[in-house]
Amino acid sequence: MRIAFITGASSGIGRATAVALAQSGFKLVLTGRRLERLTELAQQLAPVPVHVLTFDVRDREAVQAAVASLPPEFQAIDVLVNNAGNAHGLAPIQNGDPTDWDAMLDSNVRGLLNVTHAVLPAMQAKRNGFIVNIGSIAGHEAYANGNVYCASKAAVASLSKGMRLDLISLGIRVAEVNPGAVQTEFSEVRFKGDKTRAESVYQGYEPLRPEDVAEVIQFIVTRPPNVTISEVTILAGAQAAATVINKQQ
Ligand code: NDP
Ligand code: 8X3
Repeated sequence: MRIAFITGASSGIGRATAVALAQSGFKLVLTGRRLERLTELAQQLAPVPVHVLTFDVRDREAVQAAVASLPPEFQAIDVLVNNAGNAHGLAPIQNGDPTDWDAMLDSNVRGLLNVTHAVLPAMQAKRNGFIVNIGSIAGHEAYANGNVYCASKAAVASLSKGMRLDLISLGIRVAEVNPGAVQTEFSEVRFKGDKTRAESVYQGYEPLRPEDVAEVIQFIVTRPPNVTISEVTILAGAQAAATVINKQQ
């Protein structure tokens, strides 16, 4: 069985990706900070072999230690889905909170690098692998008040290209998946637990479901060795750009 390592599997896109890749016959390493959620998902996926790791992607030492603790049967990782991340706040740069900026840059950019650094030796040893980085439409167009979140995802776009160039000689393929508006816990985190404000982001149109994005990831990582899907943008049906959404009143 191929092994997929998914960050941010306790919610949203990461969770749906775990379900989709389990259906495609992968063994799974599921990671996040909320152990209870991950354990529950592992139980739900039984009899699919699942190993749960809890760490904060921002903590490089914790990431290294967690990956080093993998039992032998989960070490030969074939697919890494770098999905963990969030937006924190939505404010003009002049009113921005530097603590929020740190949280976004540390999780969305440095966190992705920390996990990649820890997992790459296993893929290098196999001379085979697939890395899927979850970027965003926000990485390809800045929008008002999105400043640092957009910049963090622009970094993911650039890193995905750089990783693809560097890793090709090792037989490792790299894809960047850029969702538009997906209804997950994303807005609840962005608005610091304000559920009403979070729900309003998805009102008046049908947003993407996490499963819609997971299906795309599943398709990408199940392509034969002669196919690399390098970059995909997936928007809600009513969405033309990050903030251009045809909402019905
Ligand atoms: P959710 O908030 O539902 O899920 C985020 C996941 O990331 C959780 O499993 C969370 O796990 C994990 N995570 C966040 N920060 C950390 C951290 N510091 N360390 C470890 N794990 C962390 O949001 P989504 O599913 O929507 O987001 C997944 C990815 O998709 C993110 O990178 C996001 O930027 C991107 N994206 C989302 C879009 C959307 O509209 N929803 C659109 C475009 C991109 P836990 O809290 O348990 O640690
Ligand atoms: C999440 C989508 O448009 O809110 O990356 O930035 S958006």
